Amino acid sequence: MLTGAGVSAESGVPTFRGGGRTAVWKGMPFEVISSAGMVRSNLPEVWEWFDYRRGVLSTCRPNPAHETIARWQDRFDSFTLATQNIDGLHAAAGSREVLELHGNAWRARCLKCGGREELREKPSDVRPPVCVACGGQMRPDVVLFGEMLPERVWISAAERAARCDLCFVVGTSAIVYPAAGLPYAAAEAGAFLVEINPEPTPLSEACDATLRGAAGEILPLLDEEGA
Ligand code: BJW
Ligand code: ZN
Repeated sequence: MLTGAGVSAESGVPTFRGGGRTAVWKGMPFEVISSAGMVRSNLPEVWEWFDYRRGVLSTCRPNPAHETIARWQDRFDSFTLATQNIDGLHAAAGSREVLELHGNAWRARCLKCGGREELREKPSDVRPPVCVACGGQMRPDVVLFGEMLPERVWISAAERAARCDLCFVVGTSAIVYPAAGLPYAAAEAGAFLVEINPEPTPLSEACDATLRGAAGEILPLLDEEGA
């Protein structure tokens, strides 16, 4: 299963490209503020943006889509969840070993030594935060435009896509690569491809089934069907 921002929409997490509008921070489209270049040129601004985002996330709880997905990990002989989301809501719903392709907004990473720290445990008064191990500057541990995905996470996701026989793609516009390539890899391996999304995406035509609607409604219905 590959998920995107739409799976958290019913929890109150804004999508990136929702309702024809694009997320904007102080006049900057998110492609600008959430980019590798911005970490280099204005790290404090990047922190302000992610502090704001974490403030929103702190009020959000998993919805029936996250909960159904968490149940499915024990329902199939083998089940892999890869998410583009950085909100931690899959884990909060009980999903284990989530492949977080784009990192996690609740973690910081040291620019100098690569050490990671949980932001839930770190006071928010120093920006950028200082690494306890080496004193280096820290950044949000998320994957911004122009940055590589975490290598081991990506390799696991690509390997599992290549030997998957049923692939659900839920709540993603399927335009951001390399994550958007995973369903095509699964299809190439012979997987039956199911998309759950209220809107069509560039992936829709390649799907064997498209279920148009909200993930928080459709996934629990499928759960009942298969009960
Ligand atoms: C519902 C719903 C409900 C609503 N139920 N559904 C090949 C071709 C072209 C470009 C590239 C390429 N390969 C790489 C690139 C460049 C770039 C890219 O893909 N650009 C494209 C946009 C063109 N990719 C990268 O830069 C990646 N890195 C990389 O490739 O490294 C190699 C490299 C290195 C150096 C130079 C060049 C390349 C990294 C991408 C990282 C993306 N990061 C972000 C931001 C994270 C931090 C932050 O949060 O600020 O991740 S971008 C943003 O988009 C975020 C998301 O994870 C990602 C995907 O968005 P998602 O989840 O699909 O959300 P939306 O909003 O787009 O869609 C929501 C969907 O939900 C919609 O379809 C709704 O209809 C639906 N929905 N309600 C179900 N209730
Ligand atoms: Zn460090």
